[in-house]
Amino acid sequence: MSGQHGTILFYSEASDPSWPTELERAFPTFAIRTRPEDTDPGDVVAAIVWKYPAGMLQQFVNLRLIQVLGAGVDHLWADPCLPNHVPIARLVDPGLTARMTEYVLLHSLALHRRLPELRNAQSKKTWRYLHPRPPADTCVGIMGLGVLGRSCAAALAGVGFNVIGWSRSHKSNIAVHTYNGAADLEEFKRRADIIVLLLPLTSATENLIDSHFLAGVRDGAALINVGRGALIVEDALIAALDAERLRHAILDVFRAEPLPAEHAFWSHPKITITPHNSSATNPATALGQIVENLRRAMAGEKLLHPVDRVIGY
Ligand code: NDP
Ligand code: OXD
Repeated sequence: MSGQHGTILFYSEASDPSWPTELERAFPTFAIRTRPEDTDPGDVVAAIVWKYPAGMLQQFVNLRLIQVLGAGVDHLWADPCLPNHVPIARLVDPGLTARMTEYVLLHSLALHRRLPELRNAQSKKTWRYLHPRPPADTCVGIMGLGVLGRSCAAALAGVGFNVIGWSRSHKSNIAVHTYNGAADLEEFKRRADIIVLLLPLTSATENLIDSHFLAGVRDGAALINVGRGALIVEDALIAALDAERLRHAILDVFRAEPLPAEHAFWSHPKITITPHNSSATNPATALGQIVENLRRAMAGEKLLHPVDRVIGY
């Protein structure tokens, strides 16, 4: 990269505050800007973005790289002016994968050991003895067997859970039993005691968890959503919890973030909320990949972790 010049726009509504400084260190010959109005638009060669305002990128006529600062890229599709000739990459960050794996393991164990029910009993000063069972008695079904789903599957299997997975395409090189495509979904969801959503949000996955889906899950199944809020039809989720079809939902992602104060999820006794902090991208573990992608973009080479605009992830 030595000798190359231009401007890199870093735009993120929520991320580690050290990013701009880290980028300055990593790209000493480039100008790093955090506001589009501080750039000369013709100089911007790379945009490193997380949830930017729609239309922001179209002014950068010499853009060579759109580097998303996370694993999910769905926010890009909300931009009707997304430049269609510029390659897009997402991040595969080992730090993000490790934090997500911890989160899914933590909440799967909590659901398996019935912590929500025990907390509820405590709030009523009730001694509710629930016999502890081995993890092998609980089937965790992971929807989405990409980078994150596979890591979670391995960790869950490692502590003894019975793990199954579901994805778009057939998988052969994975140690857990897998299902794929719409045809397998009924059997997958009939088996899972805990369903973990690690799917990207696309036109094919939006509203997938609707009343029809929830009618076919095991009685008393639990749900963990770390994918995206719009995978779930919210009213259908509340109805399934109220009808005791589902026993609990752990939700980290929402259609509207921050979750509005008046939203019914906040006070629902069978919902645990975390503020989209199951995981996050870290400069220390992700920066090298951005450096390499800018090098590749400037050289006209294929990017690391390219995004397929047709399938949407
Ligand atoms: P990957 O692209 O590596 O994996 C996506 C998986 O979803 C693949 O297995 C893919 O199938 C599967 N999939 C996609 N569409 C469908 C479909 N229509 N039907 C069935 N399976 C489908 O993504 P990651 O694992 O890196 O991340 C997954 C998602 O997690 C992100 O898109 C993001 O929304 C969310 N996320 C949330 C975070 C948080 O803080 N809560 C942090 C990071 C990510 P196939 O293998 O066949 O391609
Ligand atoms: C991501 C996220 O997609 O943090 O990386 O949600």
